Amino acid sequence: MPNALLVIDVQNDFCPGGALAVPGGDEIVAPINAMMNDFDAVILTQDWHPSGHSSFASSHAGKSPYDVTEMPYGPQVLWPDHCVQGTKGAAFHPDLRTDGDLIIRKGFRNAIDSYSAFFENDQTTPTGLEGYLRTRGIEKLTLVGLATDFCVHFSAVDAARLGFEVTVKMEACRAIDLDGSLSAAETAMRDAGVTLT
Ligand code: VGL
Ligand code: ZN
Repeated sequence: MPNALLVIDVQNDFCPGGALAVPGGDEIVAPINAMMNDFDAVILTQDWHPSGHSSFASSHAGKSPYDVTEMPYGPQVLWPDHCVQGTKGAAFHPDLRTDGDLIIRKGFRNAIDSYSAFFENDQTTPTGLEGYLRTRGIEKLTLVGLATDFCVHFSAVDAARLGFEVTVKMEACRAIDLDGSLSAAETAMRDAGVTLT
């Protein structure tokens, strides 16, 4: 069964020193690089926001990073400005192998965030990744990357709902962990039928 490695958001802003640094985010680069040869396809995602994006606290008067606001599509955590298109923060970690098959960008529409590699945060607007995987005959996915409790979590749950066989390799992921979001994400992934290893 053809399989793919989905490498989520291993970008400078999510690594130590970045604008939305995930503790230990850079520790997963070498293990991810080493895994890449074991898959039929390697797909990288890149969080890719316009400046002034609606997921940034700085775009909302009186709000601070990590506040939650109500968007037309539901609650949205507000983040420090991060992964602005074309900046160093949006670039992949310099040691990450980027010789994979596809780079898929997400979060590029001002009015809507996209944690998942499959659907934007309205949970209906597709990114096109499903079609890419299906036309390549890929049925099995392994997810790694940043952050476990946001973009990895939502990508894994969507992939499982779409019928892919999904594994998240936890030792090659790192979490933000806001108010218990990591354990909630683990429960949600397991409930969706995702295998956590
Ligand atoms: C992410 C928060 C905001 C992620 C992206 O990659 O998990 N988290 N944008
Ligand atoms: Zn983002």
